[in-house]
Amino acid sequence: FALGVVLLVFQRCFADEITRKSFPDGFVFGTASSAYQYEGAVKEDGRGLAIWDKFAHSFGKVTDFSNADVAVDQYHLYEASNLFIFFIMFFKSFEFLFFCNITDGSGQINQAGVDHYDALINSLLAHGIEPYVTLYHWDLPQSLQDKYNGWLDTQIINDFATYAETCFQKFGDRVKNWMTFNEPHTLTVQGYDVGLQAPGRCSILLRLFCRAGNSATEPYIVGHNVLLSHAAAFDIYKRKYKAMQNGRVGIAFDVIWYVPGSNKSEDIDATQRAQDFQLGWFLDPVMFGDYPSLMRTRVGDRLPRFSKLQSALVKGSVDFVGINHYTTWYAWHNSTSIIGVLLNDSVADSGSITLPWKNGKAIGDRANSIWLYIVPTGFRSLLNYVKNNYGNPLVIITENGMDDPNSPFISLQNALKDEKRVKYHNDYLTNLLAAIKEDGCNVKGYFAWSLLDNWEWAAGYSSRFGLYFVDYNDKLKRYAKDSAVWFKNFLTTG
Ligand code: PSG
Repeated sequence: FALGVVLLVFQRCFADEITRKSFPDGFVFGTASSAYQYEGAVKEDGRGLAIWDKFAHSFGKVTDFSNADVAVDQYHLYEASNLFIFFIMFFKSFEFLFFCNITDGSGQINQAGVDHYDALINSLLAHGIEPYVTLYHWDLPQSLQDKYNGWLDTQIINDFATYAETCFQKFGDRVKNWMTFNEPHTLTVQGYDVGLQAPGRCSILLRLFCRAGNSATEPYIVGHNVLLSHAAAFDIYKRKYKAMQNGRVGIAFDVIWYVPGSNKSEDIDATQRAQDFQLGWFLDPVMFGDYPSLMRTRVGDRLPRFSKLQSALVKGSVDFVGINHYTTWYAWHNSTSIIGVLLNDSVADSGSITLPWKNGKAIGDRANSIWLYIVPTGFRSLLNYVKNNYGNPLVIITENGMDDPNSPFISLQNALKDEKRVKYHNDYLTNLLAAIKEDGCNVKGYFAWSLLDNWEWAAGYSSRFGLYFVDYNDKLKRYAKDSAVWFKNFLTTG
């Protein structure tokens, strides 16, 4: 009996204790960041303007009226941040290349930008940190937007392929892990359907918010061109660089896990549709060579078609699937026509309504972002969904994390006490581990969003996602939050 009690107490105290050692050998841990949200230095070294520069400087687009002209000044301070990663965290890192730093899109290469990333990559490697590089994290050169409407025109496919090849050529001797795009779905829907992100195009709600755009057609055109650009880059790497450089190319998708709002069959069907209009829209073509049939049925001719050749190029165009996951929502069948009339967009096309609460009750504890509710078990379900529906592909979790508000009333000391973030990562990692060990999901890496607090797009500096606190009032000094300390222990003990 005494032994039983001891065991019980032991279990109580340690059952939830997971460490790096609990994960399979070779599993990669890191932190995620992005050039636009970190770098600043927008007027230095010949950097061109990005569509986000114009957007952020347009009145009323960013909630705290801020911009990313300085951000967390990673352009100058990266060496310090790399040291944190190495000495304090033992993390591998996940850095991003900046389209406008490297090229203006016309094939003209900006040598100062190349030099910067050379130095950054060398610094990472010198500290034993393996760079995972995303080619496009939403920072399209404004010049290409002005010239031919950016992602709306098929010309972008060649320009993106040229840019990607430039990066393979210049950095591929040292960078072995590439992602072509970060979140095609977010950039498509936020940029061209609801207009809340650059370039801010939409036609919803009687064109109240956007000057130009067509939410019924443009998201599908943009998504299509993004997929073709991705496939072109993948193909170039496979044909010309892979044998020599021995790296791999993937793409990172944003995926909310959706659960039915009731057990009615119409809501269960609507949940599948919501997922098809999110992950399926992009992962189906990459895995199977075409859009989900449900999408074709509902969107009809507004959804572009792949030619035989294009379909063959897109199909199988990944060495790994990146998943950015933060939250779980409910989904219901949309039985009214009001949404269709008011929106007439891809959201209406899906025929489902998705929300993080039902009957006035939230699905989980909320972080700071209005969309981010904490539901760790949803992570495991999502990973099983990917395994079961897409043939258990190699998956890397390219982002996972939560934010706190940037409050002027919290002392620095208290801002560093982020138990909620510690619990978030602990619980999400616990579910990830179960998905791997108990369910056989083929996941090989996990990157926390984010290393530092940074500029959270339309939410500006009002949201803090970092394991490190950035003091915006005092020279952007960085301080380890409790979550950074927790991660260090997670990675080094056992
Ligand atoms: C991802 C997922 C959702 C909203 C926004 C993102 N969602 O589930 O509703 S954006 C993503 C992005 C990165 C952001 C980070 C936090 O790649 O740049 O800073 O997540 O919003």
